Formats: sequence, C-alpha cells, structure tokens
Amino acid sequence: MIMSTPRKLGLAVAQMGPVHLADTRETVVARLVEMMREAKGRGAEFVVFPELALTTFFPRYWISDEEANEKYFEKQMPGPATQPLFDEAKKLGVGFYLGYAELTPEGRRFNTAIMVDQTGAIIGKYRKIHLPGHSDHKPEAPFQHLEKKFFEVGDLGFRVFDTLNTKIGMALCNDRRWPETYRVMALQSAEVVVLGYNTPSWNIHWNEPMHLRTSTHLISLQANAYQNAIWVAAAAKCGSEDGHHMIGSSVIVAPTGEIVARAISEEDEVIVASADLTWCENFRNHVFNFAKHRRPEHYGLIVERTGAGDPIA
Ligand code: CDT
Repeated sequence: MIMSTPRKLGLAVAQMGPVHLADTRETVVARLVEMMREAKGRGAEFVVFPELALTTFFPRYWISDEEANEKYFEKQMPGPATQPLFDEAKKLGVGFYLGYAELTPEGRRFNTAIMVDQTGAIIGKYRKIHLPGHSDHKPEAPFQHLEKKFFEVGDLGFRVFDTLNTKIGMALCNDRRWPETYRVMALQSAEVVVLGYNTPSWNIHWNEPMHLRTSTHLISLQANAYQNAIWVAAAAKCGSEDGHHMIGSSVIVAPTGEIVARAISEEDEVIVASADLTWCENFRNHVFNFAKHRRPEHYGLIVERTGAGDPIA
C-alpha cells in the first residue's frame, strides 16, 4: 500500500464543564486561557472551544430579547473580556475556534463561531445554519430550547478556511447531525471540521431515551468523518448548569470514523490528537474519490426539497 508522508496538525478539544448564571465572562475566559496553555503544552497548534462558550446555555430560559441582548450577546469580538484569549493565542502561537452569541451593529443576532489564527487574528466566521428548538414559550416544558427565538438562520454558508497549512471548516452543534453540513465543506477540500455543542441530556420534544443523546452524537460525527474523509473535532459544554444537565463526550474523530480521543469527565478537560491529514487523502483518492464516483445528476432532490414528499415518477 502506498502511503503519503505524514502531514500532521496538533489538534485539541477544550471541553467545558458548566457555566452557571452567576459566572462572569472574565472567569470563563480565564478557564479557556488555562486550557489553551495545557493544550499547547501537549502539542496542540489549534484548540476547539464549545458553542456559546462564554455564558450559560441561555436559550433554555424564557427571557425578553432586551435581557438576552444585554446579558448574553457579544457586541464586540474581541471585547474587553475576551481580549485575554486572543492575547494568549498570539503569545503561545496557537489558533482557536470559539462559539458565542453575536449581536451585530444592525441588531441582528446569530449563534456564531470564529476561527482565529496563531497570530490572534480572526480569519473566519460561521453563523449557525441548523437552528433547533422553537420560538414560542412552552411553560409545560422543564426548560426551553429557544434558538429559533434568539437567533436568525446563519447567512454565511459553510466555508472552509486555510490556516496552519490545513483546510478547516466550522459548524455548530445541531449542524453535526446533518450530512449536508460536512459534504458541502468536503467539496471544498476541507480536511478538518471543528464544532462546539450544548446538548441537553433531556429532549423536551419527545421522550427520547437518554442514552441516545450520546450515541446519536457519536454516530453523527463518526459516520460523517468517514464518509467525507475528514477529521472532526467536537467540543462540549457539559455537566449541570444550574440544574440543567448536558452531555459531554467531546471527541476527536479520524477520517477512518474512529474516535482517537474522548473526554471522560463532565468538566473542563483537554483532549489532544496528532491529526495526520494524509488520512484524508487516503480515502479521497480511493473509496471517496468524489470526482470519480459521485453522481450529482441523481442528487437533485437534496437541494430541490426541504421536507420529504412523494416518490418521484
Ligand atoms: N445547541 C444545539 O444545537 N443543541 C441541539 C439540541 C437539540 S434538542 C432540541 C443538538 O442537536 O444537540
């Protein structure tokens, strides 16, 4: 078998334990800085932080738009509280991905992630496209999942950015369950897809057995890593935030679909892998040689239909 010379990216996932309502951004950023230092010490060049990493997962609360804007949205990135993370990235020479709630100068709100390079410069932005949950108040539910109230659907598409000699794409939480997310980026030659998530351990929409919350999370990442010949690095915010539990199981998945690193706690925890990017080529040159084997002329319904309809004639 012919194998290419290894081309490696030191890839870290910095899982976060809970962020409580009373926690300040300054204390949260201090935790992120600490994990960034640990990741660097363990060979990481790029660190993946969670979705909405700077605050509690506020879409679980029925609160006014004004209160949400005031308490949970970032009007500036970096801002005074987040600048230390950018400074540390530059000092250590590591890049990172960070999820946060974005309020634009025009008053638009997105569930956003940024990619920052090893000089501390923002080189890419992603705004979450697959927003789960609801926009109405559900007083009978034990908690809310109000992403459809607090955020607009992202308007930047799924893009891939070149940094650290690696093509890296971004997604956020529920995006990881949709195969289109990864395929659109794999068709831009992505080698790594990074994402953060907050997955409540209880599904308020139906009586989903709790173990499925973790198994469907892992299946989605593993299947899509393999089928797209990419590395996937997924960072949870997890544990019990003021009594609301969220799953952990942050992972780094290889293009083989195998988990090469997995968090074992529901606290702040760094996992690291030396991601050999030539594994992407191995699969893309053979079983997933897209140019040779894909048949887009038969995939039309994927972009023509949103919901399932009748069989085609
Ligand atoms: N944050 C996020 O997207 N969470 C969803 C929960 C879906 S249940 C309403 C997830 O897919 O993990």
